Amino acid sequence: MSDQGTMKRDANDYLTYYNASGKVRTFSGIQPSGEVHIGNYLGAISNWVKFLDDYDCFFCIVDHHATTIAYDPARMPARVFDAAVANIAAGLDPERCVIFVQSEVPEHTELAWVFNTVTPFGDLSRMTQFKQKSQQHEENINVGLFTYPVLQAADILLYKASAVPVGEDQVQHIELAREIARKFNTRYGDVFPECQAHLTPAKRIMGLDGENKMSKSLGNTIGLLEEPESIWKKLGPAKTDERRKRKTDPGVPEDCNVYTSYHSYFSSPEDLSWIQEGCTTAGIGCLQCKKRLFKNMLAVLDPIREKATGLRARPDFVHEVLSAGAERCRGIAAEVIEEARTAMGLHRNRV
Ligand code: AQP
Repeated sequence: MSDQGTMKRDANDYLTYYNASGKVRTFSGIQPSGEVHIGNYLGAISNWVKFLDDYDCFFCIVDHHATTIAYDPARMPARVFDAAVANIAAGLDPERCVIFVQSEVPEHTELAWVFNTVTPFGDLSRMTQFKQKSQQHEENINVGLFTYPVLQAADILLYKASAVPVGEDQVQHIELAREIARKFNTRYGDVFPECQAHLTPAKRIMGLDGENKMSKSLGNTIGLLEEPESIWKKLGPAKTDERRKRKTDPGVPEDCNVYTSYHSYFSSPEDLSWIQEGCTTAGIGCLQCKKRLFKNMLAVLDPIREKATGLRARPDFVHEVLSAGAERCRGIAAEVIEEARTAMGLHRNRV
C-alpha cells in the first residue's frame, strides 16, 4: 500500500509533509541505554502521548544510537524490551501509534550514509552532545558518536516526520536535521520536510545531584518504573536549597532542585502554594516537603508501574507490537529511500 502524501509549507513557512489522511507525522526516539527515567517521561514521553490524537505518530527504540557507547551485547535485548514496556505503560497506545526498533529497519543506516554526504563536517563538530559524550567516554570516541546526529536526521526524515517532540538537549540535533533536509533538497529536489522540535515545559529535568541533566548514564535518575521504597531512598538525601541547613532556616523554593525539577511537574497548584508559604517562612521542613512530593509522584507513577507489570506478563504482546511496527515502517522506508535514490540518480537506466 502506498503511503504517499503531500509536501506543503506550513503557517511558519516550513516545508511540511502531510500523510495521505492529511496528518502531520511525528517521530521521536529513546535509547535503550539504561532505565527509562522521569526526565525522559516529563521531557519527552508524556509529550509523545499528547501527540497521539492529532498526529501520525512513530516512536522508535534507537538501538543503533545506544551502541555508540560501550555496552554489554548480552543485555541489549532486555533493554530494548524494557524500553518498549516503559513507553507503552506510560501511554503510547500501540493502537494509535507505531512503536518499533531502529535496527529492524535497515533503511535508517542507508539514509544516514546519504545524509553524511550533505552534512558539513564543521556543523557536526559544533554539536554539544558530541563534546559532552567525548569527555564522558574518553576511551571510546568513535566516529558513530560523531555522526550520531546524522543517523538521528535519517531516523526522522525517513518517515518525512515534521514534528519532533524532544527534550531541550536534542534541539540542536533537530535543527541540524532540518539543515540536512534543506541541503539535500537544494541539491536533489524537495524530498524531505523541514522538521521542527516540540518541547514541553519540563524540557530539562535536572538529576538528583541538582547539577546535571537527569541522564541514564550519570546515576542521578529516578526510574519511571522504580519501586516506591527505592524512590524514597533517593529522595530522602536529595539536594535542596542550601540555605535550609536547619528546619528553622527559611528557604527559596526557586533555588531548590526538588521544587523546580519535581514538585513543579508532579504537584498541584495548591501543594505548590503550600510549599511556597511553608518553605519561605520555615513553617515546613525539607522532609515534609519531600514526603508530599513522594505522595504526588506515586499518584502518577503507580499506575504506570502497574501497567508495566501487566505488560511484562505478556511478552508476546510486546514483541508483536514491535514486529508489526517494524513491518509498517519497512513499507514506508522502502518508498522514501527509493525516492531519495531516484532524486540522486542512484538507479540504472534499463534499455
Ligand atoms: N533530563 C531530561 N529532561 C528532559 N528531557 C530529557 N530527555 C532525556 N533526558 C531528559 C529526553 O528524553 C528523550 C529520550 O532520550 P534518550 O534516552 O534517547 O537520550 P538522552 O538524551 O541521551 O537520554 P539520557 O537519559 O541522558 O541518556 P544517556 O545518559 O544514555 O545519554 C529525548 O527526547 C531527550 O531529549
